[in-house]
Amino acid sequence: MRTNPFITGFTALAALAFGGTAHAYPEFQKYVSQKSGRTVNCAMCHMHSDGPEGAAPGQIGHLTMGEQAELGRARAAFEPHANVKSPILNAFGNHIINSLGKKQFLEMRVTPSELANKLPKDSDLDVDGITDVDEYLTGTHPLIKSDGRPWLLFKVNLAANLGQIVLMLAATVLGLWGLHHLLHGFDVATRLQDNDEESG
Ligand SMILES: [Ca+2]
Repeated sequence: MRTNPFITGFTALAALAFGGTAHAYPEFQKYVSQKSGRTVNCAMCHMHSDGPEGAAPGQIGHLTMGEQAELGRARAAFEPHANVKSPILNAFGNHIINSLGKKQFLEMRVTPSELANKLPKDSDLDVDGITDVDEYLTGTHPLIKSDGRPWLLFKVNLAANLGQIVLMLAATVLGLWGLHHLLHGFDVATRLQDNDEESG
């Protein structure tokens, strides 16, 4: 059976326009997945977990006229610090574009590991104590506070709550000490009473 080139071309175009699982820049996603061993979808940087292509909320087919204009500005933000807000990117995606500019970002497609070196080191968008760079490298979500490598989250929480933990331990020790002396007191009282009864 011969394939009609027109139909093939149209199908390819339709897939491009409506394909729900198209990934904008799969190089970064692939790198993070391989490095972290975790399944990472487009939602690390995009509004929609299937990426920008499609008509669902957060995807290109769903944008209003105003959002399309914002998208145009974001796509033209080749230099850093353009202060754009792409409606198809989440806060981390926009942080990347605003920190590095589109030009530098596109250049890093061949070396996606470089993104970790170029992003601001101390930025922690979800304020969970794990920097965006570390979340990128460990494949956890930089905008979800509860998502982080368990050991890293434990260390951060331990450091943040150390004062409370010390107080709790001190209260427990004091409580046990008090209980010990109370029981000792009862013991002495009981023995005294026994002695009284025996002598009486
Ligand atoms: Ca974080």
